[in-house]
Amino acid sequence: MKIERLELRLLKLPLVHFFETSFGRIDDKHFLLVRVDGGGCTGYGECVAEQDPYYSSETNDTAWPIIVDFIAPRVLGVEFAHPREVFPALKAIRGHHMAKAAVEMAAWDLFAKQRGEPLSRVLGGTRDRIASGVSIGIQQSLGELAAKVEHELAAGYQRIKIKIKPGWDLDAVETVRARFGAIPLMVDANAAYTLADADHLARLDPFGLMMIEQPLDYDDIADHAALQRRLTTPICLDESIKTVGIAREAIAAGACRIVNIKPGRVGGFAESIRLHDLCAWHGIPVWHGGMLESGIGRAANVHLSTLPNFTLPGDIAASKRYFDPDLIDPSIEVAADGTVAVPTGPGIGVTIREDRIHTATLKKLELRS
Ligand code: OSB
Ligand code: MG
Repeated sequence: MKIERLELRLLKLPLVHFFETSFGRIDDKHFLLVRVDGGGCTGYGECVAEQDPYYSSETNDTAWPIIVDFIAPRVLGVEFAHPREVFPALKAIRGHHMAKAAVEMAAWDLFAKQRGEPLSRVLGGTRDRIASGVSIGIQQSLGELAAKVEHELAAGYQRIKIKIKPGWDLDAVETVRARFGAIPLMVDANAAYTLADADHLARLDPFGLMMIEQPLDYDDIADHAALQRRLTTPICLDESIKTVGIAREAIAAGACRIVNIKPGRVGGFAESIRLHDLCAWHGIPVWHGGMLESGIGRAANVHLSTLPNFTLPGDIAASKRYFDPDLIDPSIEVAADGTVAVPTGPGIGVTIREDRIHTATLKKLELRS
């Protein structure tokens, strides 16, 4: 496989509803889209960096020059026997996993398209449908939260995740449990607490949550291990798991019992597979996280979620919750049983709406070998 041409775009897509986490609210999604061409085929990779360095230190404005100046020269015109060779070829560049993942995932899509196989098969996946959960942002009131949960349960989602932060935690969980009973429920703090909040967080234990995601700092392992010793609720790490090596340390330290996998956070599919396999070896279940991706990134996530240790429902909801219209046709849909069908066509297996990409483009650059 050889990438002959790489096209980079900055897109802006309006969100159907604003999305609020412990680090802020967004109304529009700004993201980079990588297109690679080679051997008459085209692959796409969506970058999950955001506008602000709040979820991670990367942003659209850091990913752009890193791709142009450092990643593209290491992949353009290079013959790769397999896309798993792309991440090692970028080893000289430290960090910048989201920028690397966007190009690496486009290379996997290109490779799968050249072979005429669905991406799920090339990745080693084993299922044809995946279980879908939903992530509900911080709301203006407990009443609005209950209405949102009701709406998503009716849509069939297999588990509900609610975002929490200090001042929006115990009451929010209590409201959902009181109204909806023993539904599969979890919370995500996006690093909003410290170990000094351990007693407070332990008050979540009686609610029987599936897990608490990333309660403490984004690069912390030791305090999560100390917190896990004080909680019966399993801790799931998201932000902290930046590499397979850190995951190994986190598991050894007892800092988490569950891991959220986002390819953008670890540098792409090859590293995600290594992380998946490490967790499977240690009996740690994984699930696929989401970064409010458009249908292009969402489809890629669906394919990765077909690997066997993705045993918990992921944050891969229907496109229409976020974008209307989406960049793909038909969009990603969730069936009444809360599952998403894995596209069966070559690569990510979805039809790209070039016209909508064109309309959403703020900036574009074309690179050739
Ligand atoms: O922490 O999982 C997260 C969105 C943006 C940044 C971080 C996170 C999220 C979500 C939304 O929780 C998941 C989704 O529906 O895409
Ligand atoms: Mg998270």
